[in-house]
Formats: sequence, C-alpha cells, structure tokens
Amino acid sequence: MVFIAGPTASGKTVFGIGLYKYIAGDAKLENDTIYIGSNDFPPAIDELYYYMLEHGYPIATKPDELRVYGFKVDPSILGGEQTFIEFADYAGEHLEKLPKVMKKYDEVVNEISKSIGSSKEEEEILHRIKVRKLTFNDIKKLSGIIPKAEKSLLDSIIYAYLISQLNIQTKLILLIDGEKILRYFKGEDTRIVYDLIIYKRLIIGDKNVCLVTTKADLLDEIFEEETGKTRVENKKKFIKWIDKKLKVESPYRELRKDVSKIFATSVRPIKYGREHGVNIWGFEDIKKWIESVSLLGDRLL
Ligand SMILES: Nc1nc2c(ncn2[C@@H]2O[C@H](COP(=O)(O)OP(=O)(O)OP(=O)(O)O)[C@@H](O)[C@H]2O)c(=O)[nH]1
Ligand SMILES: [Mg+2]
Repeated sequence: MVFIAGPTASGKTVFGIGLYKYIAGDAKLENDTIYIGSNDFPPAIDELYYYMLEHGYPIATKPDELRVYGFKVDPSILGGEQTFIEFADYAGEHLEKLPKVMKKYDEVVNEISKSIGSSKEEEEILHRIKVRKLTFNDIKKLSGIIPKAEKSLLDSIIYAYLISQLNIQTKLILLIDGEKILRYFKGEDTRIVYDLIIYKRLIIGDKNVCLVTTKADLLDEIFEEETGKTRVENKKKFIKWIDKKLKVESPYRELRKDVSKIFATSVRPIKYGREHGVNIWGFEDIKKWIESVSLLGDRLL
C-alpha cells in the first residue's frame, strides 16, 4: 500500500491526479475522497482531472481542512496484489511539525479522545489512533462523527492520520518540490534543504521509500543550459543531474540512505488548438516501482 506525502504546494494533488490517470488510462478506478473541516462537496480524483482539463491546476487546500484521496488498483492493471494508493491535502505546517508531534503523541490521542464517543466502533477507532494505525476508512467514519472539527481537534486528526500512514504503509512516495529545487539551483534560497531534513526524521523503520521531484518541466531551461540536453530525451541523465547537485547537502546524503529510487514527474494542462489535454511525464517508472515487490536492501538508481 502506498502513501504520497509532501509539503504545501509541492504538487501532491496534481501528482496524485497524474498517477491516477497514468495507471487508469481511460478506465475509472474505484476511488474515494474524504473531507473533514469543509462543507464543500468532495470531488473525486477523476473529477479533479476533468477540472484540470478545463480550468488548469486545482485550487490549493485551505489550512483548516483535511482531504484524503484514495484509489484502488486491481492486479489486472498493476501486477502483484490489489494496491490502494492514498494521498492527502493538509496544511504544510503539519508535515513540518510532525517530527516534534511524534515525540508527544499522547497529546494527540488525548485531544481526539475528548470528542470520541463510547460506541464500539468509536472505541475501535480510538484504539487504532493509539497504536498509530488510523486508516482511510477510519477517517471516513470520523468525518461522519466530527463533520466540522475545531482547529485543535482537526490538527490532532491530521497528525494521527499522517503518523499512522508513515507507520503502516509499506511504500512511501515523498515529493520534492521542483519549484524549490529550481530556486536552490539558482542560489535563491535553500528551503528545499529544510524539507529534506524533515523527511529524514519522518522515515521510521524499514520502509520502501522513493523520492519524486515534481514540476520537472520548470527545470528544463537550467538543465539544458548546464548539460546541453533535454529532459524528455534524457530522463535518466536528468534525474542523475538533480541527484548529483543535491548531494552537496548532507541532509540529502543522509536521506538518500533510506531511499530506494529517485524519480521526476511533470503534469501540465495544455491546449492543442481547441483541444484541452493534460501532459503527463515520468510516471512509467513510478508505476513499475509500485508494482515491484518490496526489495529492501535493493538500493538506488
Ligand atoms: N509547471 C508545473 N507546475 C506544477 C506541476 N505540478 C504542480 N504544479 C504547480 O504547483 C501548484 C501546487 O500543486 P498542488 O498539486 O496543488 O500542490 P499540493 O501539494 O497539493 O498543494 P496544497 O494541497 O495546497 O498543499 C499547482 O497549482 C501548480 O501551479 C507540474 O508538474 N509542473
Ligand atoms: Mg493539494
């Protein structure tokens, strides 16, 4: 089972839509969306794709809501067992605070227990929160029990959910924001390094982890300037180029020890004449990685 994580605006929603579309093609996969903290009608992943065709990139997540998206992939489409792929939209600060929250997880449990009733179902959910195994279905039930959670409660649910995902999922896809990489490569800021430090602290236990540079198209110009090559024709070289440039940072070298693969993607809404389309690049290898039996110890490129 796969969980996709990333800081604010790193491209989680767009990456999730791209992955769904790449895997599903024209088929519709069983998918579900949960909202907590919002009265909006939750669009399904395929609806988000159609939104992208018409209007471009989807709207950013509001800080006081949690949206969780999940889709199932059958063994007939993706080898191995049935796979459930899950990603969530939450305010970026949650991911940043996670390493600290992990250390005082009791407070998260206490906050949620105040709002949970004593039915058998609710007690079971609370138990799974305590053991850091809160699932997609639990969140779905919670969204019924607590439709409009106050900020502190919602925060606790988000933390419990994220910590549980990092705990239970066997495969983690960690997104690296291509826009931040570009700024780092241009020497404008080093915020990407901060994200890498957080990631390192979030990987606990033996996990199959891959890193994905999103918004790869934004790096085209600088890649061409430096190497004389184009990204689309030189995918492997492009990924190695990013890897090599980031390796000067020790947090990246540390993180790499826990990472089995590195990928890059780009998802762009485009117009061909009157036709609208979404150009999806870089998902083939990620699909293969998701399909592959987890070979821990089988590290890198
Ligand atoms: N050029 C380019 N821009 C992208 C790509 N993917 C995402 N973006 C841009 O990045 C923005 C954020 O992408 P989202 O997928 O909404 O990011 P997110 O992590 O879900 O953001 P929040 O839910 O608000 O935290 C989009 O609105 C686009 O402007 C891409 O592949 N290429
Ligand atoms: Mg989003």
